[in-house]
Amino acid sequence: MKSSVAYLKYVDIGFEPDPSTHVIASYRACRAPASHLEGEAFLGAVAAESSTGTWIDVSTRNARSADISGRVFFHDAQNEIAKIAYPCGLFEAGNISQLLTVVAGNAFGLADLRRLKLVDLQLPESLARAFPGPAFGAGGIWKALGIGANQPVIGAIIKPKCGLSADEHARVAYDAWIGEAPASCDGVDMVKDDEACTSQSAVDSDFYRRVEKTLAMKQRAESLTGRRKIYVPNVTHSNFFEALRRAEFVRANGGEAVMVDYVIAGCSLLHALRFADLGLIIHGHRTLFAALHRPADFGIDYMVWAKLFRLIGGDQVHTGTPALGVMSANRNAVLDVCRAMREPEYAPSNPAEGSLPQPFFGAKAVAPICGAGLDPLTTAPLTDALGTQVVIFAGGGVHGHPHGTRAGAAAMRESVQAVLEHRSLAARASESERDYLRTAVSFFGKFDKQSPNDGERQNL
Ligand code: CAP
Ligand code: MG
Repeated sequence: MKSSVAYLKYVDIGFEPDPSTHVIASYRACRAPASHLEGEAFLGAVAAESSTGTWIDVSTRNARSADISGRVFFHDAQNEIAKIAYPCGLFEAGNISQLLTVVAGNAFGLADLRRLKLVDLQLPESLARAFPGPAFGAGGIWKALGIGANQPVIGAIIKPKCGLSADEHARVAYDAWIGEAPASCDGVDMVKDDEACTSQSAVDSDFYRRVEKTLAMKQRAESLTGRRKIYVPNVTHSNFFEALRRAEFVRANGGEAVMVDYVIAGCSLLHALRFADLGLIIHGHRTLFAALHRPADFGIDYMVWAKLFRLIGGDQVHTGTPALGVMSANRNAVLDVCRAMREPEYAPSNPAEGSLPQPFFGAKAVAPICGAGLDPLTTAPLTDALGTQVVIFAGGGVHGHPHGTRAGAAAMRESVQAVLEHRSLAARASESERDYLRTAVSFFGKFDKQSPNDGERQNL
């Protein structure tokens, strides 16, 4: 039986940490029923294991290690919320891996815990400024597309996720960009690879060939429509050198953006791409997040990932979609994340649930991306919830249109126009001579868009 004594040294309820010299982490935590640890020793175990301690007092402990030890300073047992202050001296400024190892590392494996979720993080200026922040930010993206700051950016995800040849991929992207009537109502602004699409030579989709062909089609779409278009190739690779090589290839071929699956590849790859400073918009996909987090008892709330994405320096990031679509998340949780991406300083919406403030010390705002099950009919409720400064990505909602990709892309464009004109899409469709719009309204209207899991805060 482990002694509570060693762990209780890391508990100091009522201590008031200076947010300029500490990283503050809030957790949803409770002790395992079979644990013999007394009182808040199970929280002390988290602070110890995350900073300088272990399960037993050690003779080698010195004053310096004591100075940089984590301290549990707040515990609301009823709501299972605990807060731990980690002194800045514990961290290597600019090293995102080490920061995560501290706040979301070994402690999650402690058998004395029944639940441990990292709910939120607050970094002091000294550590926040050690990262570059977004090169473009939301403003830079809208500027690169040459569109008004108050209108949504429309994106299409190439579907099927994998299996199209480089030529077919480029062709589908072209159709999504030009839409049904290029001169008057063209298609989407951005086309991205899907998160699983990297370089599948077996289906003739070598990354380099795909990028070359798709960027060439992008130029054709820009010439035909007279509008700026962006292609977002997925450069995710476990070999950072190859990921960077792919990003450099995108830049050398006139590309403006890259996507990185930054949860699965790690914030380290995001950091490496940002550090390379290639002048490319960085799009963050969050695949793997759900696998790590949706189990209700252990995980890292998405607010943490999103704050780190902005501080490190991505430009647009999947934030989850509020109570809409097929991977919908709790509305308030998504709204909070969008506020943290957009505002100069994030003020917690619900401190009682562990939400923490975060000044961004001048880091540019990041564009929220919504996706997963969106179509022309979800644009209005989505923009009602999040406003129009949002990037809307649709895969099935474009390529699933009965008349094909061009019609689906144009219907997405029309759905944004309807929002900007404060009219319903149905009203627009009823007056339009374009059959694809009426078809979109009737066809996508058959699918239930209400999320089955509203209210589940944990799932974001
Ligand atoms: C959406 C998507 C995106 C999701 C990720 C998919 O496709 O391409 O990866 O948007 O979810 O693979 O599911 P559909 P989130 O439009 O066809 O659903 O945006 O919540 O991170
Ligand atoms: Mg996808």
